[in-house]
Amino acid sequence: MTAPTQPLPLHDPRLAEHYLSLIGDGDERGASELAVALLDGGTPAQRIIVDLIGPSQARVGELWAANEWSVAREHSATAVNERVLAVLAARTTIRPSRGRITLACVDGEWHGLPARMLAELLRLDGWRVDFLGASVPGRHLITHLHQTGPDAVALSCMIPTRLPRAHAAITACRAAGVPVIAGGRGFGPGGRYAERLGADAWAAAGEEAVTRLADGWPPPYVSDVPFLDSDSFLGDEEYTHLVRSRPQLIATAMSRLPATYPVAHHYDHGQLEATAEDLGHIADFLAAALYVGEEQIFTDFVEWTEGVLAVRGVPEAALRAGLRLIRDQLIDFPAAIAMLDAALAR
Ligand code: B12
Repeated sequence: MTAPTQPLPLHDPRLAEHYLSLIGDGDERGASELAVALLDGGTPAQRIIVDLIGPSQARVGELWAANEWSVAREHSATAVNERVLAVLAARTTIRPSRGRITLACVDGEWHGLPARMLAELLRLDGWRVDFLGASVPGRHLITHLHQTGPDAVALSCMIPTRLPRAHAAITACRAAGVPVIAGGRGFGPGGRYAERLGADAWAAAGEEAVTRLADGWPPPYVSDVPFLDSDSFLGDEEYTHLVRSRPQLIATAMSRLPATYPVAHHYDHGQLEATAEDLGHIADFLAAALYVGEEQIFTDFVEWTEGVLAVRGVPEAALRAGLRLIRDQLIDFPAAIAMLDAALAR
């Protein structure tokens, strides 16, 4: 595609397409120049972040999931977007006029870009933001809070498997007296797991978070975390068993795989590695679903995995075999069995 001589208006689909082609080519300079041209032309940095960078990244995800882009191309495009955010940040110096916020991704959460976007939006709104980046272990987060005394912690969780760690972090932040605003798609539709895990607030997207923090922060302190009912106790026996026996579950499933799914006899090293990784994801999403007491976390994941595997030529039977091999090892665990059965029934 030929580069337009003038930057197109932000909502012109051709601009989005052009920007996507730049990040898809790993063209840091071109993408940065385009963003700067928009900025110089009067487009607010917030709009560039929300209306151009965000959707482009979501599109990257779709292209990867559809097997049109490789993981390497996805990584490269993500890196360009990070760079463009840094360029925008350097061009928009704002004196902090509000309080201070610590922004971190939950332990084991490597989706750092959405949190980085939020960091910039908050900074542009006058907050002093301590951006701690991806995968911040809970204890380091708490040490940081003691050292800096922020007005809020913004916690990002993009995949539900990190919810148990998110819960630990939320609990510790609240115990340290710092209210938590949670966000990211890992907290479920409408952020419903955020509330269950005791977060003080939740926002769907960056701009909503900016508004939420600007109006009436901190929220009134609620001492009762609504989650703790006895039916769906966090980290109950099934969850604990699954987490502890994860390596054994996967090893056993791998050893039994060729007997139940004969195609696997001919798997090469890469295919075996990918299969073990997929079985690990099954165990992790099942554990998260058990932890929160939400079957949908698991069934959504299985549905998504089926689509991803299908476009890569892996038949549904392979996924079914994996689910059954995990199921056969969990017969004494009724909640896990019910979730696996629900996924298999689909
Ligand atoms: C890029 C990417 C990655 C990169 C991340 C690089 C980086 N530096 O960020 C890498 C390669 C590391 C990665 C890894 C994985 N990923 Co990924 N990834 C994505 C992708 C393509 C884009 C994420 C993104 O940046 N989106 C753009 C932003 C703008 O989207 P957004 O959600 O609207 O962001 C807003 C809100 O989330 C909110 N927000 C975010 N944090 C916070 C925090 C607070 C406090 C608030 C208020 C708001 C808030 O504000 C943001 C800005 O408005 C998505 C697909 C997608 N469509 O999003 C998958 C996706 C998130 N990944 C997915 C998966 C499965 C994985 C892996 C498990 C893959 C694997 N097989 O290994 C691993 C897990 C790694 C881990 N443990 O964290 C799935 C999750 C599925 C699920 N069931 O939840 C997704 C949705 C892909 C999909 N469905 O097609 N991934």
